[in-house]
Amino acid sequence: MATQSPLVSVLMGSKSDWDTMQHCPAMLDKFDIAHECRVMSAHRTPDLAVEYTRAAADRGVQVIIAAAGGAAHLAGVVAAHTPLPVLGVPMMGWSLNGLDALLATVQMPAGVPVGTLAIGKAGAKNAALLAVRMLALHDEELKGKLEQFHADQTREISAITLP
Ligand code: RP5
Repeated sequence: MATQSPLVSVLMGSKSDWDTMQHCPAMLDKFDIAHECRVMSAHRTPDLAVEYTRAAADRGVQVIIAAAGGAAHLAGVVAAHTPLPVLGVPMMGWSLNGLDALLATVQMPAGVPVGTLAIGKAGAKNAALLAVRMLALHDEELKGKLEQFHADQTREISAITLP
């Protein structure tokens, strides 16, 4: 999606988050949503994170998804520097099964919202789907694709047979 300016930014604190977060852009691709994926960290590259975030709205970005593990401050820092909706995805990390990242992402002070998704792969997919739902509020074609997605999902799950 290099030719179109991104509607959704998918940020992650480390390249090590990609194995999980790749499911997020894969889901956005199903809906032909222009997006870009970047690694930046609230701790290791704080200036980059703030500069990128401050410029995002003027570049046409409409939703920012931010994933991080451990002391997961990326989504919160991003939300503090943009009026755009920010969706946080806690990563499983190297200990505590992602509970540390979940709490760090979800426990934002009143006034700076981060919509926090589930830990790991489910959160990565659902962050994309929630971004699609937001964009579909003002896009009838996208709304139709979303309805089709849910109809397909329902049909596929209903068709499962077990031995
Ligand atoms: C966080 O620290 C990243 O988002 C990642 O989940 C975690 C570990 O990063 P690495 O040490 O693997 O680069 O900031």
